[in-house]
Amino acid sequence: MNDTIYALATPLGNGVAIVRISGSKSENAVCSLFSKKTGYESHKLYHGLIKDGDNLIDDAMAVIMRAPRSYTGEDSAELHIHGSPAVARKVMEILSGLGLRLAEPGEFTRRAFENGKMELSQAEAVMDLVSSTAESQAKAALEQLRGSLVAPVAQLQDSLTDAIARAEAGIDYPEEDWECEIADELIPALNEIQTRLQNLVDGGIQGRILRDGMKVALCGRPNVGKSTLLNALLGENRAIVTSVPGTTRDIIEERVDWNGLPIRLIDTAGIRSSGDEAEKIGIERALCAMKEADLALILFDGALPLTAEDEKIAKEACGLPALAVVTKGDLPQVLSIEEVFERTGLDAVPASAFNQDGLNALKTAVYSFFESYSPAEKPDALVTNRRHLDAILSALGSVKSAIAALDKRDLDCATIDLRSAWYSLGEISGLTVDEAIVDRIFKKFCLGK
Ligand SMILES: Nc1nc2c(ncn2[C@@H]2O[C@H](COP(=O)(O)OP(=O)(O)OP(=O)(O)O)[C@@H](O)[C@H]2O)c(=O)[nH]1
Ligand SMILES: [Mg+2]
Repeated sequence: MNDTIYALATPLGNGVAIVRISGSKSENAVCSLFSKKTGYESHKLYHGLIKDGDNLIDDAMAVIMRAPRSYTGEDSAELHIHGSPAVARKVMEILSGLGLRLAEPGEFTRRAFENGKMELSQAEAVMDLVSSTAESQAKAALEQLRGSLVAPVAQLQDSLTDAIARAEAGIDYPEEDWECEIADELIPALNEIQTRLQNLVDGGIQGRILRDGMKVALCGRPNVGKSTLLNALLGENRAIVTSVPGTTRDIIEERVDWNGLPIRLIDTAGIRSSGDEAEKIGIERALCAMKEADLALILFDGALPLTAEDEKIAKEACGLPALAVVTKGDLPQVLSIEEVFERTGLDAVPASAFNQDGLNALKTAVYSFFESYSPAEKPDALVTNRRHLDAILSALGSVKSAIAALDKRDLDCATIDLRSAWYSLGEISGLTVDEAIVDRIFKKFCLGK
């Protein structure tokens, strides 16, 4: 049987701190240190005193949650104490003295997973929810915690099981006609599975953005106003601005939340040919950031004519998700958005960091780019986790290869592919996942979760 564990679930120094306890000794532990000694109703909060023998430690609340109706599925308890480090330390000392053990990071959630209270994808969603900073991120994590991915994955696995059974029937009775008939019957079913997997992948890109933030890189030649725009969009003087070209050397990244969309704004070094070693490294990083961005904003100085350097940078952005920004709209304009489009092929929006004109329209344009990552059909669920997306991609690859095998009437190969697709999907729920991967997932959790 599991030993009984405890951990502080809240940061210290706040008004209230919560100590979580889980395992068979939970109720006994609470009875030993709390003034109420018997007669606890499950899930009811009691007010009383915490004492160490005769020594009064705190005025507190306690709740017992009996198995299986608890987070971990075991007998559990919580103590709501004052958020003083001294009080918390003393309470934990008493618990340790009662033979309880300090929990490892993520151990409560791991027990919930092992006791069948949640699937692995839901356990991972707990962590995503705890670390979410934007509203949409929190919402996506909560949906997943509530099992949004569980049913679609189980349905896909069921459909695959049916297909495997059909294919195996064909292998067992290997008459020519049978094989053809079964292959013809299976292909439409597998096409349907393929479409559903593809939708999950496409929606997953949007999901990744919701989870990790949309990388928006500010790029362009020196002095076009990248750092000034970053500061204006952040509403603070984060990056150094000077009138000398080549001011920014390293990448600067800051997070903002635009209407619930988490954005990672990235300021980069001005791109030009330079002999300076540090600047050269900065420019390489800038080009990298441009290529890795979910959206590259290519800035052009509206008060100056377009240069050969500008056009060269626009070429680097060719094929990437990119949008041009014509800056310094408060100055007399020499460059129009029409000219930018004609000479670079990029759609452009005008903006001035000085008087804030156009900044809202720019934010709207960024949002439209996010929406353009929408899948063809509404996916069955939003896949926000890289590990889940990889499992779905791998299942998709196997299903495609099974379809190709069926086209050639090769039921043996198709069966192997279908089994491997089923196995890949099982990694999401945790059904077929390696113990080492489970260890790695829970190691990333915070203490007390
Ligand atoms: N009038 C006006 N000037 C601006 C605007 N944005 C930037 N500037 C000026 O343009 C100059 C360069 O601005 P930066 O923001 O440092 O330009 P940058 O693109 O980051 O330059 P590097 O870091 O050197 O690549 C500064 O003198 C700014 O004050 C604007 O919207 N209006
Ligand atoms: Mg700069």
